[in-house]
Amino acid sequence: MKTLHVGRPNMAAQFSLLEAFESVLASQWLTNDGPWVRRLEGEICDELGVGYCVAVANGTLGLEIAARALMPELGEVIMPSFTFVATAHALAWQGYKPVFADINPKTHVLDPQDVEAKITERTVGILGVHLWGTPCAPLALSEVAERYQLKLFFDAAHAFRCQGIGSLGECEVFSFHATKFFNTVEGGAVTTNDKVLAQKLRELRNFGFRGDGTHKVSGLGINAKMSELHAAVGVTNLAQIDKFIQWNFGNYLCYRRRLIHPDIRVYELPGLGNFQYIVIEIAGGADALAKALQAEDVLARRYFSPPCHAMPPYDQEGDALPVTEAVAERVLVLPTGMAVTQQDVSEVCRLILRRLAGE
Ligand code: T4K
Repeated sequence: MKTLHVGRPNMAAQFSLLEAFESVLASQWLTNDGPWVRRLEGEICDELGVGYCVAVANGTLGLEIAARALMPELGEVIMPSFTFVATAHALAWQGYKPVFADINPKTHVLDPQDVEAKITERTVGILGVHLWGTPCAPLALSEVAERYQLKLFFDAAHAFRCQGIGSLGECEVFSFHATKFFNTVEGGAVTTNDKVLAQKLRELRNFGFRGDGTHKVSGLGINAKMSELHAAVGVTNLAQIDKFIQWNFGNYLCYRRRLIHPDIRVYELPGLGNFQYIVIEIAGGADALAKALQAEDVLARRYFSPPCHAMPPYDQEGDALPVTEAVAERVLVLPTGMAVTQQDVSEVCRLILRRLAGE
């Protein structure tokens, strides 16, 4: 069997990519808010129905500048531990203290009640994560944020083109890393309907320059710019995005139809999504199955195990997050994307069911 990956990049047809690259190179404008970046930003606004999009070099930097723009005073930010470690690192790197709240066992996103229980006088914000593409309790979290006067923003790294996502909270941060179903190789974007916030994000992205032609800075800034070549990959991939989603959806249905077993729960998105993550939960733990699949070149992944609060530098607090810990034991993410056919999916399911039958 060929090696099957979680996160094999989806790419647009090579000729359209090379054509776009030729145009970038011929223009001799390679970065700094060039025409391809602006085109990608405009197309993303149209795709998501949001007012402003600020393209960035990667999702992590997007989270960092979003946090800086929203919360000028450092303090505690409540977030899930069941996420990729970049979510916590982005906050900690900027000097905020990530405070971990537990998740809902069914949806895997933040439990608003536990978020509220973790609020102290040092709390400055809430960072929800739309894990696997599921909206992170936006209504309940907005209500909590409003009541306690906290900034609410979202890590939407998994949730590009998922129903209702793009305009939630103060802003949302996407990752367009190679392993995401829509990629710009490395890249990301922050989207918002707040014009003033969008301008602030543009300044932070470009060393703090005001962007008014005066070459003056308004304050501290960083280099979080996306290059023209990366934006050109984005524009060509965006043209194919419906095909990517359809393909993922076909694979998802195929997994769902075949993975019928009392010890398996196939995670369901609550609405229309991108279906880029095939997430299953294995009663009794996913480790043995993960190893068995990997031995057959099916590179299933145990996202996110260990969860953030159990990893350095966050493991010093001794937090207890019982739901997070239980879910992290059970979750296994299976291969999908354009490199995985429904025939491959059938074979992966056969391996899983054989293993669970003890064969
Ligand atoms: N928030 C959340 C919730 C996130 O999931 C992420 C990133 C972020 C924030 C931060 O966004 P970025 O700053 O990354 O834009 C991967 C990605 O590196 C990371 O972007 C992603 N989340 C995370 C969930 O997964 P790894 O360590 O699992 O990647 P790696 O290199 O082990 O590759 C995964 C699989 O994909 C392997 O089987 C190999 C395959 N692969 C990978 C690459 C890069 C390919 O076939 N081709 C490739 O080019 O982190």
